Amino acid sequence: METVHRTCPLCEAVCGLKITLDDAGRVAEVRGDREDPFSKGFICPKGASLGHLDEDPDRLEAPLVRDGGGWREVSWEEAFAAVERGLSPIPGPSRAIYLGNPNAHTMAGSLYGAPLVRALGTRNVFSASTADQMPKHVSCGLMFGHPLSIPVPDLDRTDYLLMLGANPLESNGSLCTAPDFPGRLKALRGRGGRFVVVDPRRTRTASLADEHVFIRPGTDAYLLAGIAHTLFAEDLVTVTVPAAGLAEVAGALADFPPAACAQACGVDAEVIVRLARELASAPTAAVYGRIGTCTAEFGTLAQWLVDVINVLTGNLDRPGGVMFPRPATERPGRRRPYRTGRWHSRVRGLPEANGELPVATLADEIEGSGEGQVRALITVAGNPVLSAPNGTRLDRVLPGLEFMVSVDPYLNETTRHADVILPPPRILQSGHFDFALLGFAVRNYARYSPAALPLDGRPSEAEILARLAMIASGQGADAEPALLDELILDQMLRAAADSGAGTLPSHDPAELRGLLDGANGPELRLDAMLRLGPYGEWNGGNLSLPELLRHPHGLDLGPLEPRLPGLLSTASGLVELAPAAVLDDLVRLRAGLGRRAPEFVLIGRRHLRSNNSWLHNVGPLVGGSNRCTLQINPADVTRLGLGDKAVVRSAAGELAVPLEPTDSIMPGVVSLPHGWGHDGSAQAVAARNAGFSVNALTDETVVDPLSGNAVFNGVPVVIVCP
Ligand SMILES: Nc1nc2c(c(=O)[nH]1)N[C@H]1C(S)=C(S)[C@@H](COP(=O)(O)OP(=O)(O)OC[C@H]3O[C@@H](n4cnc5c(=O)[nH]c(N)nc54)[C@H](O)[C@@H]3O)O[C@H]1N2
Ligand SMILES: Nc1nc2c(c(=O)[nH]1)N[C@H]1C(S)=C(S)[C@@H](COP(=O)(O)OP(=O)(O)OC[C@H]3O[C@@H](n4cnc5c(=O)[nH]c(N)nc54)[C@H](O)[C@@H]3O)O[C@H]1N2
Ligand code: SF4
Ligand SMILES: [Mo]
Repeated sequence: METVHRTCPLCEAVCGLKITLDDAGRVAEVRGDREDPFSKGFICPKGASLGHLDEDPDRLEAPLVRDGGGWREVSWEEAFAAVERGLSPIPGPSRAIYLGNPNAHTMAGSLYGAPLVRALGTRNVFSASTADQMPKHVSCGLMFGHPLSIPVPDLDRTDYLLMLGANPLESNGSLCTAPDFPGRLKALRGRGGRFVVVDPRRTRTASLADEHVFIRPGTDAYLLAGIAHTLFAEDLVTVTVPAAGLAEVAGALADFPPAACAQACGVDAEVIVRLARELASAPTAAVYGRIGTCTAEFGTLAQWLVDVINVLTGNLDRPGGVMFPRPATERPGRRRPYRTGRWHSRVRGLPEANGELPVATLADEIEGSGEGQVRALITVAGNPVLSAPNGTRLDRVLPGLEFMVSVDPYLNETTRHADVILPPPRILQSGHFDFALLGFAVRNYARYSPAALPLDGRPSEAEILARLAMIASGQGADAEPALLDELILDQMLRAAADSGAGTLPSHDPAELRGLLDGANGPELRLDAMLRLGPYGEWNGGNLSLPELLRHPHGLDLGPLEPRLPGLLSTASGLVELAPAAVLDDLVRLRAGLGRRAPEFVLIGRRHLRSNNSWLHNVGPLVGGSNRCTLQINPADVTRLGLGDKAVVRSAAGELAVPLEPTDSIMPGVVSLPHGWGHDGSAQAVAARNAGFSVNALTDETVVDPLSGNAVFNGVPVVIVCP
């Protein structure tokens, strides 16, 4: 028996795990790591099932190559040669990539995603971000100058939390890395704070709150505009940060009095006014909006309003308000003012954001003929057939590709269309560091988990992605992946040496390279980033990879601290409260004020034991409450005379689904979780618990115009008897 300590890679909460391995390297037990200073022993059912997931017999051990109607296991050399044959003839502009959600949870995705994109030589870059948080990137980019300058609620110190469209008791939190989110919410109430949830469903999170406010789906921007309007109207504005555009915001929101907003969002005007007063009078307060407010028609407007209110109430960048973390691998850098729409998608002319095009238009780019039509696709850790809006259409168009390669441990709804599948090694065979998520943590913290088990001759996912990048850039299937790391390290160290900043032990990049520690490319690159980072040994601190390895339970780097002046990278050097693009988009919001709501709208939901489109093959996690049912208010069931099933129809398609009547959901709203629809899956447990894909109903033709984000919440539907 051996005990290893690792960060759980399954969600944004980054819990420390204590894993007991038997002599054969199998997981005997998983517990929360009580010595982790951040998660303090917290664990959820997914983390506890990590062993089942890692040892799932349906996980691919060897690469697969399509062979007629079936699959053939091949050696890694053969697989990379097949990729070279398939990809090389297709020019960069006709290639596309989809980077799925787990890339935010792997070192490989974080370190090799960008080089792979560059090597492909294409602007057809798609990811889960435009099915998720792109509105937040765009609003923060415009307001603070950088799309990753995202303030997070200071959960452990706030006196008042207004949470919209998030359900951390199921999701464990997002864009707010906080292990034991439930415990932190209870502590907020325990210290006399107030916690309000806005959601069309009375969720487990809402049940924990002081107050739950039902809202009509897709209309959070109206509620928030009404709150901001009230702050101005009642003279409750206290801006404490250097900001531009205050008068413009006041003017632009003049047309959104609480009474008009109440009609649009279904929240009483008195409640809107009271929430504004409570936010203004609380000693400290934080407004936090997540997936329910992002994947919506007015996604960017809602995200902008969230932070406008945080600024207007004096809560941006102060303890107890919303604050900017300082992650250990933060790179200093020249930051240019943020802009979107530097190029547009070929077929629909949708603007780029963060260098990406909306996943809602991936099918158009594959299907629409003409110059620049996508002929080759790479997917890494993604299952867009189940997770993209109208993924069913994607399922239909993927066979039209000339070549597709997927990096994924499973043969699933998306990878079944690939010509080559390259499976990454097991979780326990991979090192882990949360490059992305620690930038959204409610405490500054760092932890590195080296691989717990040897690779046994398989390439690491880092090597897989590096080799793909080298093939894509024409260096061939035999190129040495370490060369890519050395190139990147050299650039990083050269830039550091040239800048002369910090306390570098040498100004010779080669000498600096010689001082780095690490057993492989990802570790060396992590070490360089840590040493050069804000707590780094080469920057006046003591952080490095060896230092993290000396602290296997993780290192607490202190509470969040105000840091706005040094962080702002807008052209004006101020917080931009009234970006022109956002004010222009208010026209849509104004136009919607008098609009009639559809009879039914569809929203999503998450279940604690699920994770987007995967984990449905892990026996202990499926079944029970984790089922793909349509939640509907009992009054609607009676009114429509429904039995135990109903047909749901949208502009995109229709599904016959089992009903789960519950008065926790508003009348006129129905909810289906996403990521299901495993009929005929090669994964045995998932096939037996197939469910239905809600993304057969979501409409890829509708996006949030500023971010290109998919609209999953507030989808108009018709419900009829089967
Ligand atoms: N209707 C609706 N649709 C939604 C949402 C919604 O709320 N409603 N939510 C959206 C959101 S927020 C997101 S983030 C997306 C997520 O959608 P995707 O980006 O498609 O991500 P997942 O569904 O998590 O898919 C994970 C894939 O990665 C593979 N995988 C797991 N671990 C690894 C690994 O270590 N390496 C590699 N290479 N592969 C791995 C899994 O086998 C699986 O195929 O879905 C979106 N779709
Ligand atoms: N167990 C589990 N955890 C996960 C995931 C998972 O699939 N399962 N996925 C991970 C991913 S990729 C992400 S992005 C995060 C997301 O994390 P969260 O944002 O917390 O996501 P959800 O749990 O779906 O909560 C969204 C809530 O928004 C509500 N909602 C829907 N429409 C609206 C609306 O128009 N307005 C308002 N105010 N509310 C609305 C829904 O009823 C739901 O309760 O979770 C992550 N964690
Ligand atoms: S909350 Fe998230 S990080 Fe923590 S154990 Fe569960 S899945 Fe893992
Ligand atoms: Mo997500």
